[in-house]
Amino acid sequence: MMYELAKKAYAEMCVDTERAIAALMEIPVSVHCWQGDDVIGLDGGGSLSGGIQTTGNYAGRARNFQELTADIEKAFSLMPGKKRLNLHASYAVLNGDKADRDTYSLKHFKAWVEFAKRLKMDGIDFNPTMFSHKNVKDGLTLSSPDRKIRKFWIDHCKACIKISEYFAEEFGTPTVMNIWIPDGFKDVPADRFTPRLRLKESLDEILSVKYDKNKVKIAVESKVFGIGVESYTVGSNEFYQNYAALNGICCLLDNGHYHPLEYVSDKIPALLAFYDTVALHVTRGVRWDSDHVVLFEDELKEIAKEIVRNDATEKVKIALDYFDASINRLSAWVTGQRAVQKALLYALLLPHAELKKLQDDSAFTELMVKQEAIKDLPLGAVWNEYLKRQGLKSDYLTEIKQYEREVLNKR
Ligand code: RNT
Ligand code: ZN
Repeated sequence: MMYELAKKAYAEMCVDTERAIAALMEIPVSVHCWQGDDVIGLDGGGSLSGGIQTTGNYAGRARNFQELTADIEKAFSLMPGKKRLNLHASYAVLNGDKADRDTYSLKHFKAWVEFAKRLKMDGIDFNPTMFSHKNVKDGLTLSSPDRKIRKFWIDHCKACIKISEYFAEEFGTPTVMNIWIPDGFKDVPADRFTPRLRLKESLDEILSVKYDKNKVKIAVESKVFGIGVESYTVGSNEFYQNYAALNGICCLLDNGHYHPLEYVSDKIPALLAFYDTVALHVTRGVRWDSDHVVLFEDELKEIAKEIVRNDATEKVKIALDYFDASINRLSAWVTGQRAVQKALLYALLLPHAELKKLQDDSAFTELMVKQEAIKDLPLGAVWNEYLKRQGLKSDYLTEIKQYEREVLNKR
């Protein structure tokens, strides 16, 4: 009933809600495994380092593969739409094997593949883990002046390419393999240039591995600063954008990684002019790259608009990247994933052709009034219909609270 009214209201704006719902079902969101355990991982690191931080001590952090997969399964059951799993290499299932990160292989991720298949996921995305490890020497990895250290991390990335290719083959969908390193300096560097040359050389070595570019999309993620690494970051935006463009890989834009007045929504169409693939980390920075849970806010809507109105739902690889340990971790997962889906729905329900025409006709008065009027349309009714068609309700907290009582609080 509510939906029928909403459908009519949108139809008056020449927007087809049925088409929007069908399109939304097809846009995958890659959900990060690391919200479940405060980015600790399963390979023995034990604590988080590398200039990123989780804060809070909410009960029930997943401490092993069984707990983490149980939590992911519960959280995924409350998330609408197509889902992928985003894994970090530190989530290798070692089962007593003494392998270190430079020799991880397919067998260490087999259990994840089986799990993701059982949950009918769209695929798995992957990340070399170049933090929380003894071979991060003085905060440096691929740009370290120590050849042995660089070699270890180069080998790690090479191993990750093979594992990524395995994921892609198992699921028949491309795997995004995202390279992020914590390398940088707390205080004024004496040399900003050489570490970047070393990083460039390391990346060249990593990319010398033969791999199928249709199966593995390698991305590089830039950043301005991290905690304890405030003055200089080796993998800066300019560095990686040029590297990616010249070497046939892609950029990953994390919307917590820029000056607060720079917007990823504006960077997406800039990169789409040059790249077939643009990878995203959707997060919410409060005053800094704090990785708060993603909410249905203005910049998220702008990001969704740029993806939808530029026909880039296949080109832009959407992944979540935040970690909150101060609230129920499953709720954090579902809230952020639903916010992204809702923003995409919002964007799918806009009369883009008409709005673009107003811009081209320089009808800026009409454009402003129309864009404001759109904000009153009954998005909620369409959202609830979308949920209903997948057997979901707008309330997910009741079930999560029950899981908290029955499972999380007993850990
Ligand atoms: C850190 C980057 C990076 C990590 C994850 C865990 O600032 O955003 O993407 O958050 O790889
Ligand atoms: Zn990120």
